Amino acid sequence: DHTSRIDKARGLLFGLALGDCLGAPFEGKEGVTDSDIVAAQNGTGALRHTDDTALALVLARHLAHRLGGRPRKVDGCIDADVLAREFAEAWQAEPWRGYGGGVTKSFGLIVAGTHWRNAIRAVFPDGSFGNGGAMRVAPVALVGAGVREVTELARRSAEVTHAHDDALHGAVCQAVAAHLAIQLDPAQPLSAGAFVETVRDAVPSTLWAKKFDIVAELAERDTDPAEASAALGNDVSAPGSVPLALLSFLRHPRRPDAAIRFAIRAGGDTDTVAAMAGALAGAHSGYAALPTPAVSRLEAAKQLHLYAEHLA
Ligand code: R7I
Ligand code: MG
Ligand code: MG
Ligand code: MG
Repeated sequence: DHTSRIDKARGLLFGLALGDCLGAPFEGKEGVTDSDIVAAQNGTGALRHTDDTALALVLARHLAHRLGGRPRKVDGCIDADVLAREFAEAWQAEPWRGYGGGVTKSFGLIVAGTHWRNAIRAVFPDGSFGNGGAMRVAPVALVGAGVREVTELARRSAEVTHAHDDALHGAVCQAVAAHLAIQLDPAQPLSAGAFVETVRDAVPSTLWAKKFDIVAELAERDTDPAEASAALGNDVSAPGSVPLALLSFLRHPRRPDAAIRFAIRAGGDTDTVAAMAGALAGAHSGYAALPTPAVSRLEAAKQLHLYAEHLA
């Protein structure tokens, strides 16, 4: 059965938000079990998201507005100056969503009138290597027509806050993985080796090549979350979290809830790794594969439905 484009678009956005919401309470916690996470998933009341979903929604809205009524042209999809202000305004409206220390300072400078290029270098001279560009990037995979377009959109969406090469590599890795997850039919078996090869080709870096070797190796065997985070990292840096998210997805490509639980049990930056893994697994298997009561409890469910329809 072919999973439709709209189902995959919904799966991508809701998978991202679900991973963020379920992962946030477990940030930095060790010894978390599947039943701890299932209990949170089966609870009642709204599921609150953090900065990861807040900024993914801003990016999705930006892409939807700029595509509206126009022919698909990658050049027009992102206006960096506008996008930087929209990100900064989202932070200003809700600064309590758990933003990183670096972006908090640069967003403060941007809302005060500093151009984003100067604001971000004022905080980290080489640019931030945090995972903030990668955590929010998945919506670009709904817009770019192929690996090249998706790569370009990923870089442009990330660089307004994250200029460091490793942060850009992280955004490209996550966006290209999301693109492939959409393209591949979930009814067919997924080759982890071939998947990682395609992502690797989009990320020219020896540091990342080593990470991809480990991801490919661990994806082929029955690795557990503790071994995965020991081998790949689970911190707020892009190279220390994006590969772990990719592995979490490859371990459970058709089970978004299981991919999210794997990411959370790996510890560290759980909201972000689970958000990235959830976006990939949701994009691959579609909205119908997500746990039903939990997705309807997502705080941003209405907006997520709206942008999925616009971007599909
Ligand atoms: O990348 P960013 O948006 O943070 C995202 C994380 C996710 O886990 C979210 O869920 C949220 O909790 O935060 O924010 P940045 O502030 O750009 O980067 C995150 C952190 O990485 C910074 O606060 C620094 O600790 C570290 N970092 C750096 N440290 C030294 N030098 C990033 N770049 C540098 C650097 O160049
Ligand atoms: Mg967060
Ligand atoms: Mg955090
Ligand atoms: Mg985080």
